[in-house]
Amino acid sequence: MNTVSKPTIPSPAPRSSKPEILAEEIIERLTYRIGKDAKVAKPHDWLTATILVIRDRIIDKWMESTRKVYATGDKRVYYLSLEFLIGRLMRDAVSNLGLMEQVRDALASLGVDVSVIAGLEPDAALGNGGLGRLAACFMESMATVDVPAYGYGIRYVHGLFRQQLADGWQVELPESWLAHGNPWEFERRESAYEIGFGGTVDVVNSPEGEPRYVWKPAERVIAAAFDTPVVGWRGKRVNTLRLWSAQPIDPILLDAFNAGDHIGALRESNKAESLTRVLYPADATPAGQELRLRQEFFFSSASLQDILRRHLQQYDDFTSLPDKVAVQLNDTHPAVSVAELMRLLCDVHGLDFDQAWDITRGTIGYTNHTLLPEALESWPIPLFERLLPRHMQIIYAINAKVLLEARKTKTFSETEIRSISLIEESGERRVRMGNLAFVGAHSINGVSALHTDLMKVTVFADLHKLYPDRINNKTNGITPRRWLQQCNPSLTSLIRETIGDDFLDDAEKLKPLDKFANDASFQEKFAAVKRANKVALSNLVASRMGIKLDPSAMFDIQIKRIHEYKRQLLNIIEAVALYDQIRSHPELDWVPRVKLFAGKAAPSYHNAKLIIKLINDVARTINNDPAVRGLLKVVFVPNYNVSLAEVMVPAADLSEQISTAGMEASGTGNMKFALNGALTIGTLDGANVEMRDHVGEDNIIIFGLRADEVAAARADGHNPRAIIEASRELSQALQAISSGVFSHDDRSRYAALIEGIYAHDWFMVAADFDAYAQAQRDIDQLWTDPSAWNKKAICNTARMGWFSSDRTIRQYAKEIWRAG
Ligand code: GL9
Repeated sequence: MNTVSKPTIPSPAPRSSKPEILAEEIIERLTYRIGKDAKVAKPHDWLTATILVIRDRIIDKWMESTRKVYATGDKRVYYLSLEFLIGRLMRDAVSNLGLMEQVRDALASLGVDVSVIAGLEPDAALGNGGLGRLAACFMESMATVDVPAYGYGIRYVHGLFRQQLADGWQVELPESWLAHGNPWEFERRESAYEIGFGGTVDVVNSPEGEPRYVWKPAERVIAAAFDTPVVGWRGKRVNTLRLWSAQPIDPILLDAFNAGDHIGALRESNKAESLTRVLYPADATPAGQELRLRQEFFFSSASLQDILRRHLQQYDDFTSLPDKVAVQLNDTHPAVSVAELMRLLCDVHGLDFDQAWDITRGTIGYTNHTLLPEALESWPIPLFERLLPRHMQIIYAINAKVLLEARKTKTFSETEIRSISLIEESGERRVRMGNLAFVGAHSINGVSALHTDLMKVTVFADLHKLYPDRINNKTNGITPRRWLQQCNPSLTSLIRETIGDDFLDDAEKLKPLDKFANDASFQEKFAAVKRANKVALSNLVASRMGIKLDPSAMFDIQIKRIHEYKRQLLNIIEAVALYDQIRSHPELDWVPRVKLFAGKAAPSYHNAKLIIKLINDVARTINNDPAVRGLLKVVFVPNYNVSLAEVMVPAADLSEQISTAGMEASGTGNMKFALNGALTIGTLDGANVEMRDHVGEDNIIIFGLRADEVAAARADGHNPRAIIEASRELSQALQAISSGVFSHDDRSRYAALIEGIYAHDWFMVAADFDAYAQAQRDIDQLWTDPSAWNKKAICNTARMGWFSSDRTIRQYAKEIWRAG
């Protein structure tokens, strides 16, 4: 034993944030950490040095936050997500710390323009779309509302692919956000865990005669932790985003190397590292490959081992787990956690099955993000069994328990029992991850009121009948720091001048702005801000694409993943119809419009990629037709990502949220636009329904079939051909596209795509077309009255505060996690 008493180690003195001190430190980092002389430093070196200085300002708070939760014994929340679409971090951190001006001045004193180096920071694109971006907003809000939380995910070397357009077609290029290193992260060499795959399960008898199961994996890799601090608003609390990276147990097989097999010597290493190399680019489309299941288990197991280790270090046993730990599964991607937590509790820590089951359900919550049947994950039993033999046994045991419970009630038919089962028995036998997550969780939530209601009567109808108290709603939200204050500083300043600062701490305090909706001078200022944001977007489009936009035209924007249910096709068909009208009626006063699109298509999603090409084909024709006289422009901005959204959202007059009703679980882009004063044209889908309730039906343009009408039309086999024939505008537009008016080089390019509308119109493009076109003409009419338009726009900003992710997180904390 070491008997020498520990010296008291003083904490470092708090750091000053005066510009001259910041400047001094930036030079210091540049010299001693990066090894560059200021005279030869490149912009990237300045960026890294600046981030290192900012990072130091975060660390004290970070440690304080960690110490606090150890001292108080507060419950910790763990958000398990395969995606965190965090984007750039510098502006977020600096703004939340309140150091915007100091950092700008410090850099200026060194002759460096903060906006130039900020623009060099790569977007951390560790996500596909809404689901991953929601996780990022939640991380920021959990720090803001003081919930002790960890995000757990994967440190992909390559985030979502970079999108280029080649002759209007999407081309996918690798994205390398780590190319210049990542100054935000800390590698935690001490937090590494072994993760197994494959092998066999041995049964041994314990001294009490109970069987114990021992999994002997055939393969093992190491999960190594990389931590990124997440700063809440006003630097109140700093939480941790812990991303796992796969590393080999033996970096090099020296025997093989010495025997001359230099490639074989690295086989293990390559195999391990390939596990966390790339993010799957699937968006609500099936990604069912072995590597994906390996990624899911890898990060679930590492996270749970870490969680149990931390718990055990502070508390002596696991009975307190549900009181001290909340694990939230972001969709089914981490659903194997249910089986892994059971395995860790039973096989590694010796709890009995029933006790472990109570603890597991007490700890886990599950969020469902989509009802699309093709997106519901399931794995073929042979694959699952081969990769995770012990988990397969556990899942069978859980299933037996659940089915017995259901049968005991004597209220379920055999069909209902089959739908409750964790195993899909028709056709190829598969493990249903949604059912596993449902039965292993005490709370199952949807992400908008409509989506939650639909969940109860569709995918989870029978499970809901068995466990009627579990499904609940938590309508999504967005962080107003990134999506108002940072992306729209001029609007933020205008609001502060008008109603004061309260809304910065509580977005619902935007309400008083309502009183200025009719105020002519405020309207003018509001419109001037919008105009400046449109000029900024026009400059971006000009420099990236060489296309000139007129900022006085209506900016009509649809940005999101390309998906048939999101109906970019409806939008572009309407553009074709409008084009036809403008040409046929040059005498009418057409409202100048710029239709902007951006978004990526899953590389395997044929129709989505074809829709991108169609938008570009239509754009080329319309933009080059002198008869249009610039009244309509169509632009597809390539490589949509968080940073591009931060420029496009504040510049929108009109936000397109036009999914087939019942198919968009919530949407979050819809909230960002409305908060920034765009009017929404939308269906009664996802969170649009609640947005209408908040902004008022006069301030949103709703059209089209409702979810129940869509369901009824599908059930009755609706007749799109008759609908098309009854609409001259629609039939002409479809005819033009289908016959190759926009694709002279390949006239049949769109024939099959358009034939789908005639044949079944699954996404109700034909069914909703007339209502959509009429709504667009009503919007044109409204545009001609700027005061009426601005009034509605202001009401949107004033009334969108409820959609702050702070509100969402408070609801999760109170109603699901019982934490914070
Ligand atoms: C999604 C839903 O489709 C969206 O409607 C929802 O807003 C978000 C967040 O809850 O989740 N589910 C889903 O799989 N994606 C969503 O955006 N897809 C991607 O993230 C790419």
